[in-house]
Order: sequence, then C-alpha cells, then structure tokens
Amino acid sequence: MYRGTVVYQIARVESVPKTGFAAPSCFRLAEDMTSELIVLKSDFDRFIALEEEFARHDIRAINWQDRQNHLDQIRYALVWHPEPGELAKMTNLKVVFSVGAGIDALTAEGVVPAGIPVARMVEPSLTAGMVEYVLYSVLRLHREMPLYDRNQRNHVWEQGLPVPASDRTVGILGLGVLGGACADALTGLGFNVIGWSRRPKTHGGIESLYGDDQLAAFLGRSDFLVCLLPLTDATRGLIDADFLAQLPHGAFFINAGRGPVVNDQALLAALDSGQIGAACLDVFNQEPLPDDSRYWDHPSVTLTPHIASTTIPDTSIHQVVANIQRYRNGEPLLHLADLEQGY
Ligand code: NDP
Ligand code: OXD
Repeated sequence: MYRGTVVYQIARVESVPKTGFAAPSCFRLAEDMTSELIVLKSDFDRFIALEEEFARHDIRAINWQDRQNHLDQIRYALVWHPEPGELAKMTNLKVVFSVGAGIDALTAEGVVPAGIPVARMVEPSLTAGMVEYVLYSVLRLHREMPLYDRNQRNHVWEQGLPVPASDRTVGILGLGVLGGACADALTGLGFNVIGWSRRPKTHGGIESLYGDDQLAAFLGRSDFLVCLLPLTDATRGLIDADFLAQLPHGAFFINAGRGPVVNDQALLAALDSGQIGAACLDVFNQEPLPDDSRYWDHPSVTLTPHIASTTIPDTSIHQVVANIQRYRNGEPLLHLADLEQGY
C-alpha cells in the first residue's frame, strides 16, 4: 500500500461560462466551480507525486488535513486506515477507494458509511511486489539459505543435495489476485502448486481446493504454505494449532496476508517443536511488532515489517481514475469489495 495524507479535488464544470473560452473537456480544474473531491489518506509522502499525475487527468488535489473545509464537496475517498466516523462527515461521499488490497480496516464498525461502495486496490506493481516477495521467500527456504547463512558465519563448508522444485508442493491459501499471480510464478519455476479459496476456482491449470471440507486435503499436501488470505470474520485465528498440525512435519510457512489470521501461540509452539520448519512473516497481530515478541529472535523465523508489497502511486492512479470515470458514466465499478464477506 502507499500511506500518506492528501486530498485530491476533481472540479466538475457544471456550467461552462459563455466567455468564448471552451473548456478542454467536461471536467477541468477550477476552485470556484462545483467540485468533486477525492480524499487521499495514506502515510507516504510519495503521494505528492500523484498530485501531478491526477492533474494530468484534470483532477486537482488538496490535503486530507484540509478536508474540514470541503466536507460536503468530497465525493471520493482514497484512504488507508481512516478513523471511524471521519468518512461519515463527508455528506456527498459516493465511493471509497482502498489504498491497499486488504480492506479489513475499512470493515470496522463506523468506518465506511452504510451503502457506500468500496473498491479494493488491484494494480500491477502491487501484484508484482507480492510475487517477488513470495518467490524470494519460497526459494530462500527451498534452497536452504538460512542454513548456508549460518554455515558461512561459522566458516563451515558443507554441501547438501538440493531438492528439485518438482518434488515440492506449495499450497497457497487465498487464490485471489495476489495468490493467483504467485501461483503462476511458482508453477513457472517447476513447483507443484495447489490453491485453497472459499469458492471453487479455475486459475491457469492450478489445482484448486476450496471450503472447509477440502482444507485438510490441501494442508496435508502443502510442503510450503503461503498465506495470502484477507482478514475477515471467517479467517481471523484460522491458522491455529489444529490447522498447523495438519501440515507435513517440517513444512515452511510464509505469511504475507494478515497477522490476525494466525494464532501466535500456536505458531510459536509449532516452530519450537519443528512441526513448522521455518517461517517468513511479514504481517503480525500487532504492528509494529512489539519489542518483546518471541518472533524477533526465534532461530526459525525471518521477519519483515509489512513490506511484502506496496501500492505504487504511478501505477495505481490509473485504476482510481478509470473507476472514477466509470462512476461518472454510470458503469459498474471495478474491483468492488464484498463488504458482507469482508474482502
Ligand atoms: P483477493 O480478494 O483477490 O483474494 C482473496 C482470496 O482469499 C480469494 O481467493 C478468496 O476466495 C480467499 N478467501 C477469502 N476468504 C476465505 C475463506 N474464508 N476461506 C477460504 N478462502 C478465502 O485479495 P488479494 O489477492 O488482492 O489480496 C489478498 C490479501 O493480501 C489482502 O486482503 C491483504 O490482506 C494481503 N496483502 C498484504 C500485503 C503485504 O504487504 N503484506 C500487500 C497486499 C495485500 P474466493 O476466490 O473464493 O473469493
Ligand atoms: C495491502 C497491504 O493490503 O499493503 O495492500 O497490506
């Protein structure tokens, strides 16, 4: 995701003054005309770069901090973790765009006013970043790099026999936009890939299992388990002791979905016992990860601070602008979240 705080203003020319100067399109920048605002709330300053890009589409930006003066003009909100009640103050809000792929922070009580659609972030750089992260994490464990790192530090020269990728099965929890792209890339490297989702899926020849009934079969085959599930009521705490016990002994676990999908005590116990051979963790129940978390120093854990992938302004803006244009044209929006299901 990108994180920063900017508000973008789209000025709609409701009536073009008859001055002889034609507006270049039916939308153009103008503070003094009836305006559509898009509120952008994120944590990264890089959003400033987007201001220019929006301007190229006749969209004008103002900062989130300035929203109080424009509450009744704001039509669109592009946000990361808005506080409950803030969006409800925007009385003409039409669409909420999530800065990230995961919309769990938007499903909390009182964050998005009832009836307002939420569009998820689906953009090529975010997908590419996740593919890189997952490939790197799988390959690192597959090629036993943690062992060779340790051996280097101890000046140990010891050659192991690599396991062919075709002898490993990678199970992907969540065969959605990101899970599907990771599945394709892993298949390309020769791994056996299976996916698990809520509903049956057809994705590029990947064997797809789904629902509670097929979970045990999926887990029993997953030498690597990659979690790319969203956080919903159904997935919170899903990965518990019983779940982990169904994996092959010594399985590798990668979590780049959401931390609260995992029960930490269960995962730590599985790491201690060797049931989980190693874990790469990018997301946590509490972020930033508390200093006293056992994950920091666990010998079988590699962790990163929720950087597996990031929404890139330059590429994500096209999705947002295209969706705004669809909204104006009365066309169905792309990538709408199902708020009932929570993702
Ligand atoms: P999608 O909505 O495209 O895919 C979600 C997948 O999860 C779908 O296959 C869906 O099943 C499956 N799923 C949801 N609920 C269940 C359930 N109860 N049981 C089984 N399967 C379920 O999301 P994305 O792929 O775009 O993103 C996935 C998640 O990745 C995000 O929600 C976010 O949490 C995380 N993320 C993390 C990042 C990071 O930096 N660490 C960056 C970006 C995203 P079905 O296909 O049947 O609907
Ligand atoms: C996201 C994230 O959901 O960065 O996009 O976690």
